[in-house]
Amino acid sequence: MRIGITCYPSYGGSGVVASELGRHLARRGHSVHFITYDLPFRLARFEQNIVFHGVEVPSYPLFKYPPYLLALASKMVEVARYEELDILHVHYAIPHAASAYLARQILASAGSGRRPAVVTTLHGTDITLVGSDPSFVDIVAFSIDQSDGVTAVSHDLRRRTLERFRVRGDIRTIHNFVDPDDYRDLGREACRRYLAGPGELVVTHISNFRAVKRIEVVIGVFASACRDLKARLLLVGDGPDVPKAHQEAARLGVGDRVRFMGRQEQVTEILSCSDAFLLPSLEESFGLAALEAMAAGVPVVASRVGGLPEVVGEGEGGFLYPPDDTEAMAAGLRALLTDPDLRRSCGSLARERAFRLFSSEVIVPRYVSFYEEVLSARGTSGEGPG
Ligand code: GMT
Repeated sequence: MRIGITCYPSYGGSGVVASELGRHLARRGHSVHFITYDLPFRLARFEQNIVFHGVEVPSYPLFKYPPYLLALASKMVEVARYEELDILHVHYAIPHAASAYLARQILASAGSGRRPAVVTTLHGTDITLVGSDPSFVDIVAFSIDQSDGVTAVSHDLRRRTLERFRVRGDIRTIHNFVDPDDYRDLGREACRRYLAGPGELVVTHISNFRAVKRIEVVIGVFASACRDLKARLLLVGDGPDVPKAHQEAARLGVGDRVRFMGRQEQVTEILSCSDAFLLPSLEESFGLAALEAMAAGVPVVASRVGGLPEVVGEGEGGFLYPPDDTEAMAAGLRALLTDPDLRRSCGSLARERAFRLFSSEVIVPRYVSFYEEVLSARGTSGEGPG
């Protein structure tokens, strides 16, 4: 198939999933065209069957806000026309699904015989936070409804979307995935020597440091669980709440035990030298970072919210707690850190679960079948609802 993929190419789970999906589709012989404003960060090297088409937004003194949605739609039209795309797969509804709708309409009115089927993957905040902003509800609902196929990254997100929006067809759950090859031969010991002192336990948190991640709870749970333990907290990522993290660490007297790692392109090695992964989010449609931790054999301590129970399971990938019960979370983290046998057994269960349920081998074929279903539902003429 010829597949166009649009995503946020910068750091973030939806961009990682879209890039990895593109890479895996390309390896299976599909022709993949990324239509994004930047080269997705996981695609810096040449890969066969992948072409990058950059979206450039024209600037003009009149434009207070650059018209990205329109620039993206124009690029989609161009790529769909010249590369004869079968599928236009957009990750994150806002504004990508609206651009794709517009592109399909333009192609239809121009009488282009072949129009790509639009597939939208919902990642979470496009529905739960941003998409539910009253000013966005109608346009999100409309563009989801107009997609030829819609997927959600967890059953929980699927259910919440169906509750909130009228959608013509069904929504298919296709979970996020990891590539087991990325978790082989990690330089665990060298990495641990570099990141932690001798005999020091390592707790890791990875996020975009936004309110929903509750960075103050990450610091609080670590401080409480590790008060008398030789332990270090690695904070990976960047975002508006970094200053809050510094302040909270200083307030709780753990400033010298928290290491700010900033944005990291590859997190597998950092994870591989961790003893536990902490994700006390208020909301998490999937929790890709938790899955990556599990794949690295690291047990997860997280909130029982959104799609996290589907990813972590109860007691398999780690332990889940009500988001408000931070004392229980701290106790769970402490239990893991003080019991090497528990840590080891949880780590191997986590890894086994990650690869059994969420490996690229299992998930990528589900996307391929979904594309085929969507195309066959539209018939062979390439005509869609537009
Ligand atoms: O809004 C965000 O938190 C970023 C967004 C993203 O683009 O990475 O995260 C969402 O999508 C990820 C990939 O599917 C999921 O793993 C995250 O759980 C989800 N974030 C939330 O639901 C808060």
